[in-house]
Amino acid sequence: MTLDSASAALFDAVVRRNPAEAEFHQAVFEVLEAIQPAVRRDPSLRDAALLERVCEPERQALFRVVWTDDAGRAHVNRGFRVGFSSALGPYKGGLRFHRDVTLGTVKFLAFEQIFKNALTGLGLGAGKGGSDFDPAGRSDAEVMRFCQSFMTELHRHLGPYTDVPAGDIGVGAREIGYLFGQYKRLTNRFDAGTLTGKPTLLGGSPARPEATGYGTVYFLDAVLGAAGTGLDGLTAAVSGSGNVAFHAIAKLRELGARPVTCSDSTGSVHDPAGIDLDVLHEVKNVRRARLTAYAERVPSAQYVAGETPWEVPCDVALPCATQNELDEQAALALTKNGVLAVAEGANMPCTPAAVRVFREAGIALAPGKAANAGGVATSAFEMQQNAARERWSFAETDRRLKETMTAIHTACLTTADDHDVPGDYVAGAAIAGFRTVAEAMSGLGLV
Ligand code: NDP
Ligand code: 2IT
Repeated sequence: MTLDSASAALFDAVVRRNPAEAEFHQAVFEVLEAIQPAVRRDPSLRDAALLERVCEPERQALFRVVWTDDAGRAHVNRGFRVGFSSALGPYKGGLRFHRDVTLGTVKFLAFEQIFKNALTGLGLGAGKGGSDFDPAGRSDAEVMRFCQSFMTELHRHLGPYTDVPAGDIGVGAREIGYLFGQYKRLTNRFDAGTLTGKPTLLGGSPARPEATGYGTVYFLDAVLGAAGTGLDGLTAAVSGSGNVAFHAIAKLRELGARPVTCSDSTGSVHDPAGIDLDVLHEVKNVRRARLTAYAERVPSAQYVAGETPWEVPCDVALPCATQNELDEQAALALTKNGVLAVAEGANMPCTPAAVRVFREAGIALAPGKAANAGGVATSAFEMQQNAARERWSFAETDRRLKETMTAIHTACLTTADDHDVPGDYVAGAAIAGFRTVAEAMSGLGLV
């Protein structure tokens, strides 16, 4: 598929006006391409500069973050928060702390969030933020001082009706707790609904830590269900070993699949016996150690430095680490090994060439916008609980998460059918998300 001339001109303008933001360009191109069947059929989607507006962030904050390490040395990092769209609700999306974070990274993630958040149907606008702060090897006290300094600037942009951050790579309950503490101190308000992914005692929702990984597996289960099969007895390749990967592995096991891989930025573990969650938890969450420690503890496991998990024969693949981690060569290897479906737990983990390989081979590809929407959906549940001063049970939250993932799956499938691209989840997700946000923007007038 290619772009029609108006979309191609818009894409050229996006590249020209946002130089050196390759990930943002990639995300925009993918959406413009995926929604072609809709804009061809319905010219009103081009009215009122809807496409142009959806590609232009409403606001972007860039700021300096100064903090001191345990030895008293001063460090300077850069902080970001992009409010991309508030058409459907307050800006909503995570914060990423990783040394590679640039404005382009944050913009691509905020852009993806527009369509993802629209798909949840839960009244969420879209934003993303973060910093090039590298938490690896930093003490709790250093992370806390960084978070406090970061929030000292960020707080003026936030609020339960304005912008509600959560976690992403390098930001979990510990960081959200420190960020919330500083927010509370600065504003003199216990405004729990300003941040989600909080520790339970501070108003965090049950099942929020599990939600992205569980939701990705619920979505994958629905994809397989639509094809007349299920997860039971299947072998799964999973990448990453952080929040999303861990809970995807847990849910895969619970539903009868055998996840045999996980990975980090330095290599992969292959454990034909199935990843041992207790060991993985001990290594990654308790000791914050590297995956080499997993292979040292588990005799059936092998650690391969510098490798991704995609050469391992599997029935389903779940990239749950980071963007562009699954390339054309990996997609060809998975296809050759007979993979049935791919579900993106991470944001934009498949390169455009990999997406093309899966498409041409007719392999179901569940895009991150849909498959990993369970995290932000459960953040919306957290906001709901905070506003009502309620606390739902784990089972109730998980039930609503599953219901949301099933509804998103149905929306993707029926939208793809309606646009004569049956079974194309990439198109279905982008079109359904775009149509919703476009309708909201039209209703709001030219703002
Ligand atoms: P974590 O920080 O908990 O884990 C990230 C994992 O990815 C780690 O295993 C990390 O390894 C690995 N990783 C990071 N960078 C690279 C890289 N360049 N190459 C290979 N592996 C890498 O983050 P999450 O699990 O929360 O996030 C994972 C993905 O899921 C991201 O794409 C995120 O945007 C997406 N996501 C997260 C949601 C959430 O609720 N947390 C919601 C929806 C999507 P290492 O330790 O070596 O860095
Ligand atoms: O990519 C994502 O959807 C997230 N990191 C979660 C966002 C959120 O606000 O919960």
